[in-house]
Amino acid sequence: MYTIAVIGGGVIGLPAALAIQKEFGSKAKVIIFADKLSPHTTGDVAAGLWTPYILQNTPQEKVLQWAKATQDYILELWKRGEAKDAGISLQVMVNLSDQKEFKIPEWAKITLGYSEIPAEEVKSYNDKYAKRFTGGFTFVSFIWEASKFLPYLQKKFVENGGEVRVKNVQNFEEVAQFDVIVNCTGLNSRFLVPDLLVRPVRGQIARVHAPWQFHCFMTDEEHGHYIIPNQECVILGGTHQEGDFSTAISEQDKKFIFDGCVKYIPALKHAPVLKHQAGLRPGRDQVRLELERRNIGGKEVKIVHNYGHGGSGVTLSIGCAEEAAQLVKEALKFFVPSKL
Ligand SMILES: Cc1cc2nc3c(=O)[nH]c(=O)nc-3n(C[C@H](O)[C@H](O)[C@H](O)COP(=O)(O)OP(=O)(O)OC[C@H]3O[C@@H](n4cnc5c(N)ncnc54)[C@H](O)[C@@H]3O)c2cc1C
Ligand SMILES: *[C@@H]1O[C@H](CO)[C@@H](O)[C@H](O)[C@H]1NC(C)=O
Ligand SMILES: CC(=O)N[C@H]1CO[C@H](CO)[C@@H](O)[C@@H]1O
Repeated sequence: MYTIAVIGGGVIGLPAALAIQKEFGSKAKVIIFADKLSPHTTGDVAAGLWTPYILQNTPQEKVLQWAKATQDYILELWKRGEAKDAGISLQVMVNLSDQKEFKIPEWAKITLGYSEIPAEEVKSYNDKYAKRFTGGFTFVSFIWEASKFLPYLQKKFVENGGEVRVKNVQNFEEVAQFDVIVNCTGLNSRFLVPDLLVRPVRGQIARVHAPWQFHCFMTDEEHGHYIIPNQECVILGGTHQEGDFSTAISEQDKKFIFDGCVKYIPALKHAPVLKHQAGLRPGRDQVRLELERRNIGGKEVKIVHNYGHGGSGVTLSIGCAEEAAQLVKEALKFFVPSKL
């Protein structure tokens, strides 16, 4: 039997652990090591919107492949009637742009439907909000709420024979006895790998009670705002602060978020706040998904890296998990499993 350690139990780690179980079945024992689980991971702060976002130079064809795989997976759960338990909702998103040359992004073509907002409608938004939008598009997409799907996936993982250990792994030596180590440690990869290319992109949001708000609204302005309904709350956002490591709630950000969102939907002013949250997106020049063979104390240790998903961890999770499982398979080629 192969023994595989997955470090990290967030939006990236849990799907990877499940994909490995699916690939190897009873031929592998998979153990997740994580010092934080839902509701304490970065994904628990996320809105859960399926949209490729803050990915910098990650190759476009990879983004499309991973995002599409995730969408297919969510669609399958949706069709099976598991939307409520898995935290899924299907919504119409409105995205307005103030870029000089507005262009609908590549990924729109893999959504469940999209259309450009006609010029006269953009003009009416501009008149209404005193803005200078140059274009925009609507698209149909899923919201996949991590605080619901993480417990849902964890249950599946354990039912499949997986084990979760709440533990901080300080160095490779601690897990070097595993046949393969899969690193899904998010921002912490900065310190663990160590990989200084990974840096925080802080995001603060507010969760409010507004059960009458049903469509998702956002802009791509530099300091833009977004309004994203979840099943039991609506998320008002948000900030993108590069290099900021603080998860403390900022009063100034609270005001920025509310003032900005209320301008678009005035009734939100009276929506009761359920909580304010701040999380650190694992920003990186590009997602790192690759196999490394590292010599530790004379032994070759195989590590599959899977981190740096920026503002799209939810969106890319399943696609990256499937590829991580293939890398684990590659790592184990010609390898004789250890006897348990
Ligand atoms: C405000 C905000 C809004 C967002 N909105 C969206 C959105 O709408 N759509 C979207 O796709 N994405 C969104 N994101 C991005 C998304 O949340 C992240 O990309 C994603 O959570 C990253 O997942 P991760 O599993 O890599 O990291 P994390 O969720 O941070 O998980 C890391 C895991 O590794 C574990 N770990 C780390 N170091 C160690 C160690 N040494 N030993 C043991 N365990 C360790 C942690 O305990 C944890 O389990 C948003 C993020 C923020 C902050
Ligand atoms: C909104 O659209 C712009 C292109 O106009 C795109 O760059 C941006 O990522 C989109 N935002 C989201 C959250 O999908
Ligand atoms: C995240 C990463 O690539 N490296 C870390 C993976 O987890 C081990 C745990 O042994 C850390 O020590 C690594 O540095």
